[in-house]
Amino acid sequence: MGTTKTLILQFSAVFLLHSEVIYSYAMTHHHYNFDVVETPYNRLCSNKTILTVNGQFPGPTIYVTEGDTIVVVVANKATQNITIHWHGVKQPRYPWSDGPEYITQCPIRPGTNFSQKIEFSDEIGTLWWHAHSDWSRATVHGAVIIYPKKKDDYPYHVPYAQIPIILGEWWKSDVQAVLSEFLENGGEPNNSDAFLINGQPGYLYPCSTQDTFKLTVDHGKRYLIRMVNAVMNTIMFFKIGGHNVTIVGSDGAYLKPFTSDYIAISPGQTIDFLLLADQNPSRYYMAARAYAVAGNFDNTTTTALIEYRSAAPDTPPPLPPLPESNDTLASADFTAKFKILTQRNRPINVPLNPSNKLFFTLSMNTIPCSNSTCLGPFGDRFSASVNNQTFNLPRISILEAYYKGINGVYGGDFPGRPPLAFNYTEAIVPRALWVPDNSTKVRYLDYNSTVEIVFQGTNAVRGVDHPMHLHGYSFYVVGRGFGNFDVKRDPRNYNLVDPPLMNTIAVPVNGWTTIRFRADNPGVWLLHCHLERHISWGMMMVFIIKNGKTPAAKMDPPPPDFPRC
Ligand SMILES: *[C@@H]1O[C@H](CO)[C@@H](O)[C@H](O)[C@H]1NC(C)=O
Ligand SMILES: *[C@@H]1O[C@H](CO)[C@@H](O)[C@H](O)[C@H]1NC(C)=O
Ligand SMILES: *[C@@H]1O[C@H](CO)[C@@H](O)[C@H](O)[C@H]1NC(C)=O
Ligand SMILES: *[C@@H]1O[C@H](CO)[C@@H](O)[C@H](O)[C@H]1NC(C)=O
Ligand SMILES: *[C@@H]1O[C@H](CO)[C@@H](O)[C@H](O)[C@H]1NC(C)=O
Ligand SMILES: *[C@@H]1O[C@H](CO)[C@@H](O)[C@H](O)[C@H]1NC(C)=O
Ligand SMILES: *[C@@H]1O[C@H](CO)[C@@H](O)[C@H](O)[C@H]1NC(C)=O
Ligand SMILES: *[C@@H]1O[C@H](CO)[C@@H](O)[C@H](O)[C@H]1NC(C)=O
Ligand SMILES: *[C@@H]1O[C@H](CO)[C@@H](O)[C@H](O)[C@H]1NC(C)=O
Ligand SMILES: *[C@@H]1O[C@H](CO)[C@@H](O)[C@H](O)[C@H]1NC(C)=O
Ligand SMILES: *[C@@H]1O[C@H](CO)[C@@H](O)[C@H](O)[C@H]1NC(C)=O
Ligand SMILES: *[C@@H]1O[C@H](CO)[C@@H](O)[C@H](O)[C@H]1NC(C)=O
Ligand SMILES: [Cu+2]
Repeated sequence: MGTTKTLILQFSAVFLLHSEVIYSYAMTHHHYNFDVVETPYNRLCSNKTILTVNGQFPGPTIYVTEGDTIVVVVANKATQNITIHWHGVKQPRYPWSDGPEYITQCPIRPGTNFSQKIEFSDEIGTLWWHAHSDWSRATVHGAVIIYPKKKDDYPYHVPYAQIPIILGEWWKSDVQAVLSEFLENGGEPNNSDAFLINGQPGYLYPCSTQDTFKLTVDHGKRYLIRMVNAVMNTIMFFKIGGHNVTIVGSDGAYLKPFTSDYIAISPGQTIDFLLLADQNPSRYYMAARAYAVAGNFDNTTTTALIEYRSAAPDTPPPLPPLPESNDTLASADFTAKFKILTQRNRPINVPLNPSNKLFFTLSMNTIPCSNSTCLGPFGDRFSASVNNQTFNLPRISILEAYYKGINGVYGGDFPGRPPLAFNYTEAIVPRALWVPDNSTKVRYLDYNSTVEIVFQGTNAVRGVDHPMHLHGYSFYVVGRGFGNFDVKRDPRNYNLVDPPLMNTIAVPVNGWTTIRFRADNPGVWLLHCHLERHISWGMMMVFIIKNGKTPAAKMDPPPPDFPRC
């Protein structure tokens, strides 16, 4: 990396902007105002107007203590629809605040408000919130920090300071224009122009050096980094130069600590890790770039700085060597190291004999173009599916239709197995198998029944990783592998002892992943791929967990200001 004199001089001009270092505990709050507004922002030498919460990008951090209930008044002061999702917060019996548009609610229209009650239960560590309507989540997102009840309750060294690091993605164009363009032409979305660390691209991009995020550290101190991947379309590799880190948590649950010299993180996931500032007091880069195996992707690298307080002001840091962008093992093996931390007050309850055994194929698809000049493969239009069902969003929310017993909004027969068995991962899947069905179907689950889902990635059109996210639950990730899932052989290697408890897990390219959970949260809950282009193409389905018999096992009624269509 050719470091020039000019570059070195620029480094000393780096100043702290949009940085947020929390020394030990920050105040927790039970009430937040989220004003959704259009705000001008300048990045990469160009101005545009983005949707933000309270004018901030990334949006405000929410601070709570485990088990808290908070109220967030979302006031839509912008000119477009919005919904807000509390990613990883289970919200027991209360899907009304969950957020995905036309699944649990209709959008909050311009000029209207929605007071969202957010109920935390056993989540601990870091989660996040984001828009769950069209592509607004590109700029409408922020961290959720969940402190333990007592300051010394951390199952690791109490950190000297805590730093949210949010990975993001930036288009110079308006993101809604990018969305409507690729839905119209049937092809892939335009690549983004940059990745971001805490809202800033970093010095490898034009007009970005000044505002690069910088973390100043004291030698010998231990920092807790609370990382959120808010990127829209790619799993990310992240690395800090000259330091290894200790991973201690993910997706709002603790992990058995392990050391790594890089991070792989899916859109939707959070990872908490400790950084011990014990190296030569100098300057180091953090850097992140995409992991991608196929298709177009943004091949740029975002950076930020770590500077020891005693560092000489002009030491030029080397760029840390990130894994290759196509390094599938570096991506899959990282998450495979996750094991839940056993704690007395947090029992591990992996369902051992799940009563619902589901097998879901995840496919890229093509559908015919009306005029054969669409920009997908062979002039067709891209689509995506779960068990060959491309999800067609209804006009009113599934939750409202379910609660009020409105017929004709959705069907109740989402298949538990793919309609057609084939060699899911064969090198070339015949084109006849690329065309999906199009439907709006849910799958019912009995209250307190146990569920296993084997996600099988297919090579239809082309294989790609799918970070699958379930609303309303965390699930145990008990196994994963490459190729076709083998029902006789593979379950023997399941981890039923200390599997990680996650809400988002990447199914590796042409591979499979098995999750298990107990269906103890009644309501309407979305399951989807967290790559934004895949959800736009229909890779989602919905579970309805029926009410149980006791009052504590039934869904709560809707709030008075619940948005209507
Ligand atoms: C972009 O906005 C900045 C201030 O926000 C302003 O100084 C600059 O002139 C604008 N540039 C363009 C091209 O509009
Ligand atoms: C919506 O919330 C805002 C606070 O951001 C408040 O000023 C306004 O009065 C509320 N509007 C309605 C209709 O409740
Ligand atoms: C997408 O990229 C194409 C080709 O560079 C360009 O013509 C088009 O304007 C872009 N669309 C948007 C919404 O930025
Ligand atoms: C064909 O359809 C696509 C998608 O609907 C559209 O973008 C394109 O302009 C159409 N082409 C012609 C020649 O009509
Ligand atoms: C980080 O771990 C790698 C092995 O994974 C080791 O080679 C390297 O020396 C370690 N670096 C530091 C700074 O501890
Ligand atoms: C991505 O960029 C790196 C360096 O900037 C380059 O070496 C690599 O070939 C690029 N990869 C792809 C797939 O374009
Ligand atoms: C990644 O891409 C490089 C060059 O594009 C290629 O040489 C290498 O084999 C690829 N690695 C994997 C794991 O596919
Ligand atoms: C499925 O396809 C893979 C990849 O082409 C091949 O290695 C495997 O033998 C096939 N399996 C069967 C049962 O045909
Ligand atoms: C998907 O559904 C379509 C429409 O019903 C059907 O033609 C096709 O064979 C199905 N494909 C698979 C792989 O199940
Ligand atoms: C799915 O089917 C509905 C109703 O038949 C239709 O309106 C819609 O355009 C279809 N969507 C896709 C992506 O094919
Ligand atoms: C759910 O099932 C488990 C195991 O059978 C049982 O221990 C528990 O009491 C049940 N919970 C409820 C609320 O019924
Ligand atoms: C906004 O939401 C309302 C209510 O669902 C809907 O009727 C309207 O079409 C939406 N507007 C846009 C631009 O999507
Ligand atoms: Cu996907």
